[in-house]
Amino acid sequence: MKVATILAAACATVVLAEPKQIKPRALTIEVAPGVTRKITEDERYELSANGGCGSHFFDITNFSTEVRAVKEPPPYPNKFSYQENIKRLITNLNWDNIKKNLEHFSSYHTRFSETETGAQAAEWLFAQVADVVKTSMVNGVTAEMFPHDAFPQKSVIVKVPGRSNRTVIIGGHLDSINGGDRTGGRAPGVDDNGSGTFVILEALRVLLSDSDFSPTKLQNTIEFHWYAAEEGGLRGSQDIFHQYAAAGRDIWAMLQQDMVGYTKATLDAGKPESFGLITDFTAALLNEYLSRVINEYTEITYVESRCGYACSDHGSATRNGFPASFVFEAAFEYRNPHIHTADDTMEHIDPKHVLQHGRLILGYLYELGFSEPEP
Ligand SMILES: *[C@@H]1O[C@H](CO)[C@@H](O)[C@H](O)[C@H]1NC(C)=O
Ligand SMILES: *[C@@H]1O[C@H](CO)[C@@H](O)[C@H](O)[C@H]1NC(C)=O
Ligand SMILES: *[C@H]1O[C@H](CO)[C@@H](O)[C@H](O)[C@H]1NC(C)=O
Repeated sequence: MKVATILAAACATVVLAEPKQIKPRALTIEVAPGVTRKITEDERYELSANGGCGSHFFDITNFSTEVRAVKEPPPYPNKFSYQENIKRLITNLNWDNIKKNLEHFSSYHTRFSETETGAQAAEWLFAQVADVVKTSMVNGVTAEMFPHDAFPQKSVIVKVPGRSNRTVIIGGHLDSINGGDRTGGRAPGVDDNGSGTFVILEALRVLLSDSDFSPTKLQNTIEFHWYAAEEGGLRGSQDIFHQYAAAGRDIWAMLQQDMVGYTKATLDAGKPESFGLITDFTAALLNEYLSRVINEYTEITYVESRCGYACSDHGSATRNGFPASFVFEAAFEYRNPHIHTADDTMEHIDPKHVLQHGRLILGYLYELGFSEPEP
C-alpha cells in the first residue's frame, strides 16, 4: 500500500527541491489523471517518503501519456449460483499455510524490486506457486514468471483457461520497501504485501482442489497475478496491463488485494471489523458486485473508503481501460501504521481477518469464473 496523507490532486502542486547531484530528471510520472511531472531516480522514492505525496503515482516513462477510458463491462450476475460449492471450499482455507509462507517471505532482508534479495524472493514465490499448481494435478493450468526490462524482480502469473477468453483477475504485489533506506533497510513487508500475496496463493490451492474448477469446465479464464515493483510507480503491473491492452485482452474484472491483515485501529476505534471498499478510481459496477459478494460469502461488513490516484496495482488495470476494484484491510484511515518499516511483522496480523479476505476471493473468482454475463 502506498501511504499518503495528502491526496494526489494536491501532489500536483508540490515543489521538488533541486536534485543534490546533477542527475537528469529522466523519469515521467503521472500524479493525477493527465497530470505529469519529471523526476530523478532518487526522487522516485523520496516522493514516497516525503509526506507520502508522491507515493500515489504511475511511472509512465516507458508508457503512453494517454489514459485508456474504461468501457462499461458486460453486467455482473445479479444472483449467486454456486453457494454450496463455495461455502464448502471456504472451510478449506488454512491460516497455517499462509503463516508458514509469510514467515519465509518476510525473512528476505528486503523484497525491494532493485535488490538481489528482491529478485530471489520472487523466484522463491514462483517455486511455491508452481508447487501448488503441480500438486493439484489439474491439467492445463500454467504458472509463469513475467520478466520486466527495467528491473531484476519478476512478476508471477497463473492462468486457468476457461472456455472463453473473457478473463477474471485477482492480483497483489510481491515487493516490499523500507521507506527510510530502500536498498539497505530491513523490510519484512508482512502486511504490505506479503499478506495479500499468500491469501491469493491459498485461494488458488483451495480452488484447484475442486474438481469443477478446471480448464475444461470453467466458463471464463481466471488469472492470479503477483506484481513486482509496485513500490515506486506501480511498474510491474503497468508493464503487464499495458501489454494486455496492446494485445486486446478481454478483462471482465480485476480485484486487487494489497494489505489484508490489520484490524487493530478499527477495533480500537470501537468500529466493527470491516473491509475497506475503495471507491475512487475503481469500477462502480464491480464495486457493487463485490459488496454483494462480501455480504454473501464473508462474515464481516465493509465501509466505503478512498485511497487516492494510483494507490495500488488496480490503478494499472484502470489506466489501461480494464474494470478494476480494490478491497483493502480496513477503512483507509485505519490502515496498518507499521508498513514500509522493519516493524511490518507478523504480530500485527489478524489471522481471522486474512481468512475473511480469502472468503471474498473464493466467492469472487468462483462465481465470475462460472458465470456468463447477464444478457
Ligand atoms: C524503459 O525501458 C528500457 C528498455 O526496456 C529500460 O532499460 C528502462 O529501464 C525503462 N525505464 C524505466 C524508467 O522503466
Ligand atoms: C482465445 O484467444 C486465442 C488467442 O488469441 C484464440 O486463438 C482463441 O481462438 C480464443 N478462444 C476463444 C474461445 O475465443
Ligand atoms: C504493499 O502495497 C502497497 C500499496 O500497493 C505498497 O505501497 C507497499 O509498498 C507494499 N508493501 C510491501 C511491503 O510490499
